[in-house]
Amino acid sequence: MQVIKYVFQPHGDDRGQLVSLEEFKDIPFRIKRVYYMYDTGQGVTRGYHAHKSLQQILVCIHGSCKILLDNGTEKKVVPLEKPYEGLYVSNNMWREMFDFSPGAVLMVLASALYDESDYIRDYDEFLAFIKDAQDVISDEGEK
Ligand code: T46
Repeated sequence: MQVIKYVFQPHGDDRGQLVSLEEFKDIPFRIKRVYYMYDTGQGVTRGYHAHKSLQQILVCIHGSCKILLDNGTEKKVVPLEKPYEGLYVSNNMWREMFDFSPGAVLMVLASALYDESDYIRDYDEFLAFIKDAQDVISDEGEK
């Protein structure tokens, strides 16, 4: 599984650092929504779902956390520890976010507005969904 991590350009000077994120320049999609999570309790894991079409970039803008990515055949744990690093999370990817440091803030840039029908919250359903998607791709390849 290929993990795509972006390293953004910090604009630093003697006052500190500033990172700017622009759609189609720093972020590979139109940014339709921004949300962030904070005050995450110790030992908490969030996520436990995949998206049918949503693409996102996760940036831990304060503190650190870990992201488990699972494409149905392979799993990878990616640490997010720098406010200038972004993790690309595609659709059809199961994700779990855990190991939040005290005070961590995880910001997410999303390619679409909030839509509960885009979520797959059951792991077996996720496996069936990606199998169907792969079957469609291989059927099209045979045509
Ligand atoms: C994802 C990971 C990385 C909204 O009303 N609007 C929103 O845009 C979002 C994201 C959530 N909500 C509501 C829905 C729930 O009542 O906020 C509550 C918590 O959402 P959820 O349990 O889905 O949060 P996480 O941390 O499990 O997952 C979130 C995103 O939902 C998800 O798309 O990929 O962060």
